[in-house]
Amino acid sequence: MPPDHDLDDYVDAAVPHRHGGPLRVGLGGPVGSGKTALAAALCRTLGAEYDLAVVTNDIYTTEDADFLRRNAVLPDDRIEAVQTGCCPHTAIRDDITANLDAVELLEDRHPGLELVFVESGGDNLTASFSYGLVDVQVFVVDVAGGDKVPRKGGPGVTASDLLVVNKTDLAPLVGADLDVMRRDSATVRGDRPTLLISLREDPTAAAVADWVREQVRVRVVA
Ligand SMILES: Nc1nc2c(ncn2[C@@H]2O[C@H](COP(=O)(O)OP(=O)(O)O)[C@@H](O)[C@H]2O)c(=O)[nH]1
Ligand SMILES: [Mg+2]
Repeated sequence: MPPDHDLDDYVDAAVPHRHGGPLRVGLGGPVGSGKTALAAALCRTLGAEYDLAVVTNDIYTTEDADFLRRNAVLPDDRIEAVQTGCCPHTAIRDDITANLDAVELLEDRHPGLELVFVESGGDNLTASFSYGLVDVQVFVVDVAGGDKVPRKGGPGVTASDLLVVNKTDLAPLVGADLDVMRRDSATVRGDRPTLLISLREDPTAAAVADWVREQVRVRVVA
């Protein structure tokens, strides 16, 4: 982050949270960290519990939506693809119109919708969602990027509502120290939670699904 900017320049804190409608959960993070794999896991695990849908973002293709459809994690009419045609973060932070249209289309099609996941196109560590688009955001990194990633910070790592460090199964292969990642995450994130997971070893993403359930519960109570 440039030294003359502070976090508020990147995190859209001024946008008020919405009330009513389904809980919108953003899934952001670098290319290949496991966002689509996590979206698929959460749809499989939570699909029978909640009335849910998913929006995917790709630059020029509908690859991620096609993957979710191929794997039949949800009925086709609950999966919408946005083609950003530009830097992925623009479509989730600066001009969120195409994503809002996709979410609203899903809401119109499924009036009882309780939960919507919005997967960002893969981006760098500075990408974060506008809170005009999502209510809570999950940032997904993986251990293959090296155990330095959490301490490098950036708003996704420091300010997301949940940080997921995926692919712990690869740690021995890439020489990543999970204790260092856990410690550095706690240091830069304060009270915000971090989960270290392997979707390869737990394709249900049980710990992340529990966190999502809690977000739905808290929002209903609020
Ligand atoms: N070894 C390992 N591979 C994973 C894990 N999670 C996802 N992958 C693989 O990582 C690659 C990128 O995942 P994907 O979900 O497409 O990443 P995205 O670009 O963030 O959406 C795919 O080949 C996945 O099968 C994991 O926990 N362990
Ligand atoms: Mg993806």
